[in-house]
Amino acid sequence: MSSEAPTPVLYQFYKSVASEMVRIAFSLKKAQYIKEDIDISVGQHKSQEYLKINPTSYIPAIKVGDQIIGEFTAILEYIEEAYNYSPHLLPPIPDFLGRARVREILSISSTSYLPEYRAVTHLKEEGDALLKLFQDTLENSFKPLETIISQSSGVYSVKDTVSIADIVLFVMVNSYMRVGCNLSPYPTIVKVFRNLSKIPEFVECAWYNQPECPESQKSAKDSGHLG
Ligand SMILES: N[C@@H](CCC(=O)N[C@@H](CS)C(=O)NCC(=O)O)C(=O)O
Repeated sequence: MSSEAPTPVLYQFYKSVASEMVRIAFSLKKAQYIKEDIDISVGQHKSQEYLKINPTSYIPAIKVGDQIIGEFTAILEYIEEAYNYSPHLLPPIPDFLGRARVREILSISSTSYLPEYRAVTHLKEEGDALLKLFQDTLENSFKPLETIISQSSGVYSVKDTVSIADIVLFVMVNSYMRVGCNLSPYPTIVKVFRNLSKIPEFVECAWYNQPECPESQKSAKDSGHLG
């Protein structure tokens, strides 16, 4: 990214899981960006104004100059390519299998985890019934991910270097911890999460460390069990 490039605007919400992923990617690259809050809890993402920015209505989206990019997977890969310096968020070429592994984990998070997690947040269930729905949702994506990551991981999801796979893993675990799920059946995922929790950029960008997060919500971060 050249020094004259415009500072990107990130349309985001503190509690949005996919927004958290983009914040972490920018932060790891030490890249400046401007946060523009879209409060999905009051339906701001459905406003005519935001639909002109992102026709899908989802957050996150980024604006670079006069261009808007939506979909968190595209945004994460854009950040890696446009900020083409260390730390790289994909294994280096020619580690094509390592790169494919990272993208496999990214794809599971966008096709299984995120749509299912989002769907449950829209349901009317409460208490144990709601927790069971989250726990079932968790199983759909975390069972295969545990198998995959137990074969690929070192300190992090794919060997010993932080990648986009870790960004999504950290945020997925954070989201299920917030709603009270039990993650102890997924020891490899928990091991990697604990290692990522030692990296300041991850923790600083977590939902509970955003200035917009009400004090009263912060303790929910530890509602679940890591085992
Ligand atoms: N397909 C979008 C989905 C992103 C997404 O699910 N965003 C959530 C917040 S994390 C959202 O905008 N939710 C609003 C809603 O469910 O109405 C992507 O991959 O970025």
